[in-house]
Amino acid sequence: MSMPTRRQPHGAALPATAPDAAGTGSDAGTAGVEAGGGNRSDDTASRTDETPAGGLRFPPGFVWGAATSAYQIEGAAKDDGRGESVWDTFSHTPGRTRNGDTGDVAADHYHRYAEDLDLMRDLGLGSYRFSISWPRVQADGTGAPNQRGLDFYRRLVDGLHERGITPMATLFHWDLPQSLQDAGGWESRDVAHRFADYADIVFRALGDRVPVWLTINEPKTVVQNGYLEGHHAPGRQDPAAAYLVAHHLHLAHGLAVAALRATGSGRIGPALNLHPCYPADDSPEAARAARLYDGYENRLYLDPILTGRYPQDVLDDLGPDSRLARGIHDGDLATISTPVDLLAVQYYTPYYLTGDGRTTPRWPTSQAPWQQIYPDGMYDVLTRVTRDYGPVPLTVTENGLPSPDTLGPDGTVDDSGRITFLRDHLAAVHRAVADGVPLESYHVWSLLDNFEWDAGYEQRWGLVYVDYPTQRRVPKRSAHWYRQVIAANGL
Ligand code: IFM
Repeated sequence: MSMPTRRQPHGAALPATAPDAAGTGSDAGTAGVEAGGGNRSDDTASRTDETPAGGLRFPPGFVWGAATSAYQIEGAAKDDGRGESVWDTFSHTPGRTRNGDTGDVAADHYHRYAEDLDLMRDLGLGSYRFSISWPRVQADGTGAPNQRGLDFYRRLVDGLHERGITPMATLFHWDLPQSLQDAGGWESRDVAHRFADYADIVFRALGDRVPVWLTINEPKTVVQNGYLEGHHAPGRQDPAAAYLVAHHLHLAHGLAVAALRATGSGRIGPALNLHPCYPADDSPEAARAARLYDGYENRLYLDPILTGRYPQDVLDDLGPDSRLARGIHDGDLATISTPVDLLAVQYYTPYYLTGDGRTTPRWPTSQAPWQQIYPDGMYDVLTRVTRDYGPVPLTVTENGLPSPDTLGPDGTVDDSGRITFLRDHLAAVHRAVADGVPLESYHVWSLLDNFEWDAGYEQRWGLVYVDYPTQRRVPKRSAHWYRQVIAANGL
């Protein structure tokens, strides 16, 4: 069995499936952009008619955003009745995170959200993607909601609307209530139903103010980092459990989509990190290996949600007695494939497969050793999704890189590498849109420097520098650059 991981080195060559620009449905794509975009209420306020310096103008109504997640920025780990999550447990376990870093304080966004909202306004953001902390809403993951937790998110979304920024809320960005982990975590089918209850609470509390919902952030990362490699919470190395976990995450997604439909309003979809998987050479063995790896990296997550089937090659590879195969109940795939309104794509790195099924590196990496910098992979991912799954509206909800940014003596942060990275990836995004991909919006990961999971605070992913000892925010050079991109609707 080929088991993908995020930390392996990687390596070279041709797209597994060559993007077919002519076949990506440009009519449907353009319509999707125009119909779905432009959701900033004062859309024209931040725009200029100036021609972007590089000549790459995005379609009218294209929405520019930035993203964060609750545990990575909020801090306030014990405030207002918040319960513990698996990440509190994991980060407080000696040896699990770099320097023993935790999200106890993080960027203190829970207390400084108003200042952060002003930063977003100053950037000209049209969309802000954040996540809701399940243990703030239900300390133990079940039962009556904690109103003080919900009130925080109410204040946040109200503050976004006041500044003309559209909220995009993720229901689950990995902070499972520890009590539910103690009851079996995502290995337990019941947790998917608890998630649907939690989603229903959140929809009823915030549904009138949040037009776009994302269900589960990167289920693959939970599966691979949390259950295969064990360097994320809950720290397991159990391949059999891992793919059952994938199924229950999918089930939770489908139940949440159904719950939103029952409450009435809003659009909803999954947030999937997708990685193009290329053969490292021209051999048929490498092509086969890349195809199977693509099954584990991409189709295992796309297919059940968008086609109602698990990829047969992955099921065959896992075997008929796998816990995944045995865990699929009648009706599950119908629930999982409840139609979604959009698909959120997160792109960071490609993989290159040798004939013996190993990954091998080809491009330079960022400060994160798992991330090869390959902007064309963005184009390949976006066009591939449209080609293989139809013109489902897309949003890019994460794209970015870490760098060892420092505050200079003049009080500025020069992260020119981030500008190069974003410029090159946005050029690939622009090409995909021009070729008919129905992309509505793009979000940089991340708005702020934050707690990068097991890598702690060493990696800085933000457009805005956070001086952790003082919690002072300093927009980096990339933030000033991104502001101009937003204002010009292009680059
Ligand atoms: O920081 C993470 C985020 O939480 C999920 N996607 C990848 C980012 C960078 O590793």
